[in-house]
Amino acid sequence: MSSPRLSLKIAALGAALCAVGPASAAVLVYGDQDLLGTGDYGGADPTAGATLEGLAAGAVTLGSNAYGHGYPFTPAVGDFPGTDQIYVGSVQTGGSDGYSASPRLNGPQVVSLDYAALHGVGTKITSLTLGIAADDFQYPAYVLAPFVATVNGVQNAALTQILNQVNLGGPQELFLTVGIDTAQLSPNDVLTLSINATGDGGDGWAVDFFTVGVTTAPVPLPAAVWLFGSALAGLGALRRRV
Ligand SMILES: [Ca+2]
Ligand SMILES: [Ca+2]
Repeated sequence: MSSPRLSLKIAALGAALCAVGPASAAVLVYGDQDLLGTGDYGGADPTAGATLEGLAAGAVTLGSNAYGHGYPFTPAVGDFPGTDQIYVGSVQTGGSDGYSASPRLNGPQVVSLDYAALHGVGTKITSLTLGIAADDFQYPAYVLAPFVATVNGVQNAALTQILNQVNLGGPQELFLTVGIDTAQLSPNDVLTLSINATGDGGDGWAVDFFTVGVTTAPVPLPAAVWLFGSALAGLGALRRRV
């Protein structure tokens, strides 16, 4: 005859093995929403109009409004690495805009976005939506400097295309999102984003903040585990009646 405590533990173990959580979705924000450190959004949500989670791979959405601001600017102490910082291309041989003559760093802009907090135990990621508060991207105004973006080391066609289409015309920030192929995600739940300007590298840019939205679904348990869990749960129930 087993003790009540042992029976309870067996029943709980069986229930845990059988449990499947619901599908879920959540968004993380990396960096402060302070318009590159130049001010604020006047009470508006800079992500309004864009889809923050659940985008299919390659899908792109844009925020409803662009926000103008002054420059130059430099990161404040404690800013999320890679935000509120003006970048130019890794090889800058010319200057096309005001940013390219401002305090700046050579690209590529490399950012690590850890979203492990959104990836629950026993779940799989069904979509990842990357958000970028993109500032001062001006291709093709400066045709010598198209942008190239990679995700986890692989050039991302959709992101590269939209960064070369927004043509913000000057110090204007526009939030955009893109769906990332889950097959390109890293097992460590860190997304490494790289943005660079090619050509003369002289079209500077910046990012105010990033977002990552993740949707997940339970991982179906193998049949053998289901049977084992059910057997344990049944054993627990049986022992409680003894
Ligand atoms: Ca620019
Ligand atoms: Ca910021």
